[in-house]
Amino acid sequence: MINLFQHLRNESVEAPLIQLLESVINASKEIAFRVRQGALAGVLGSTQDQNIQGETQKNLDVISNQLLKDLLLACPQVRALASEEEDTVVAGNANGEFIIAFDPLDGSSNIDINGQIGTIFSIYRAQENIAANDEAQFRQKGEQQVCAGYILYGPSTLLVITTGKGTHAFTLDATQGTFLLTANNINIPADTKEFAINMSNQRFWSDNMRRYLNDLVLGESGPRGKNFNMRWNAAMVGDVHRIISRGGIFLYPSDNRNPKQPAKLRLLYEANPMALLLENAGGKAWNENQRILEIEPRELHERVAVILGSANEVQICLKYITAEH
Ligand code: AFP
Repeated sequence: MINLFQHLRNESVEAPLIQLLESVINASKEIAFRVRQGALAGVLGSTQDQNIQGETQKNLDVISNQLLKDLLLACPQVRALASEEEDTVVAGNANGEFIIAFDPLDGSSNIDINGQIGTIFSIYRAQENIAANDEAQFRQKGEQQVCAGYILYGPSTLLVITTGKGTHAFTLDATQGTFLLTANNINIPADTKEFAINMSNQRFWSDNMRRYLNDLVLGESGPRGKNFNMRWNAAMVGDVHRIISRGGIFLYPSDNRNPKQPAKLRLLYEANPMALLLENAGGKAWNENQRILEIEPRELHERVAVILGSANEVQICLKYITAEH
């Protein structure tokens, strides 16, 4: 089995990007250790603070964010970074070639129940005519990403990554401290019988989205003519990994719970990196009316509706929620 850095060199990934990824990987191994130690490391539970999203920060959110910041700001290739846990952009090294956005620990509500959690990252080239700490650095469409991936802290510690030449999975060999290639050029099935959505929000969805979900639940007795199963990890990283592993569709639609916040998931460090991974694995990733990777970002922490996974099922869902249906 080849390791991550041999794989990246085989893909002719440029050395400065490999250097940046070394910092991401080193931080993720530190996080994985603390996640595995759990209560023994005194990292569970919540802080007294809230992040810019208005969410109570878990101790492990803060620890993971600090580990990533420390290692990334020490990397000469990082011009700037953005994080779910940081109000705004943090300037790095003026000569860095890249900028990186991350959700240090996606699925925080799973931390204290030993559930799946993960780190999601998204890397772009730095823009020369913009100050390093200017949020405009990150106003690049998702299709401009040079690399995206996640580290999933589960029974195994997995890295799933793309540099635009396919999506590949690596498993951490804890005895050697190296990520070894365990799934090359992943290609997810175009059809599926498995959907992931938080059904408790049903009353807040559009009529068409409710119709789509209702027909999934009707199964073979309804217009879809086949039965579906449902999963919901409450951690996008876990739901996306199941889809990367066996297909499926993941939905976090817009809803009318809070008119000021019609969607929940963040474009920069959740939707865009997952969209690049899925598209490189033959899947589709849309909000409710356009391809996620083509969305023109407006704000650093902006939120978008997300419909992603098996290409044919995403297409069927889009037909339901547009006027065509
Ligand atoms: P947390 O990181 O605050 O737990 O949120 C996780 C998340 O952003 C995403 O990973 C999940 O898919 C989604 O929220 C879960 O949202 P619900 O708690 O509303 O189901």
